[in-house]
Amino acid sequence: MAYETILTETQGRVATITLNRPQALNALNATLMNEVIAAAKGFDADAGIGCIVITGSAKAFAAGADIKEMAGREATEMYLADWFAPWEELTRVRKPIIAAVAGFALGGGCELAMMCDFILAADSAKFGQPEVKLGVIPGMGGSQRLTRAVGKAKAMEMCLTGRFMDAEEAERSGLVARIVPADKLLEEAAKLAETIAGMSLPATMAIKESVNRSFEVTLAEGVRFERRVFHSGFANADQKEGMAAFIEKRAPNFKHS
Ligand code: CO8
Repeated sequence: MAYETILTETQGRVATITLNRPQALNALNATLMNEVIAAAKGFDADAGIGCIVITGSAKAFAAGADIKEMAGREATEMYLADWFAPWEELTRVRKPIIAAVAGFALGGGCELAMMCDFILAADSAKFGQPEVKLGVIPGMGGSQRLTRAVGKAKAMEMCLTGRFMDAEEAERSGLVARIVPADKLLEEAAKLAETIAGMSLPATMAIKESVNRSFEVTLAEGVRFERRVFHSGFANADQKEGMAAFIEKRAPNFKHS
């Protein structure tokens, strides 16, 4: 399928979505939003794909929502259109999604990275919620997801001042899983995605669901949910294969079923 603002590629069981509006530092306009969601949903439905990577360019993962597209809008118009609500569909993708971030991940760009399951950061990455400098607040989940990722003090400070966090601080604060050299970002993201895509798909999907559940429910409910999902995993052919392979001291041959 031909897209205007993104590039897509598959290699084995890994799909990559590259944000591609270089003239606007990958600012997220409505077309880009619809295309990312369509591509991600397509890969989610494709049985041959086990993991999705979302990335940008060396200079910018994404420099935020498209300010030029939003600037002249009125409140009622934003409300009636429920501007940017469709991004929530990305969080309903059931397969693991890695954000591979180099350069600026600001405003909606930082929020998009945080909607993914984890962030792999280049040492050039810079994260921020600078909406306050535009006279507005984060609108794609930043005040919620950043707070859960780095805690109240840092999230408040970042959202109230709009300052950027570099990759090292982001790793130290729990916003990113790992930092890699900028020129190795795509290679490392592909390796990680390949590792995940090589695991049993019902297991990786259930892990994603279970970890995400921890943000929604009490500890007791979450542990009960995890246990039920663990029990149901014994219906999977991959559970039989994975455990047999361990006992027979060989690599498992998962069938993703
Ligand atoms: N939107 C539109 N265009 C942008 C954006 C953006 N967010 N960011 C950069 N661009 C454009 C610039 O206008 C410029 O275009 P042109 O060449 O036509 O003037 C081009 O990209 C290159 O940018 P710069 O010349 O500014 O590049 P620099 O290297 O000098 O600076 C920065 C890079 C620091 C990243 C700078 O571009 C910048 O500060 N960008 C804006 C960052 C920002 O404020 N982001 C937050 C946006 S608001 C937001 O994300 C809210 C999300 C929730 C909305 C939900 C609605 C319900």
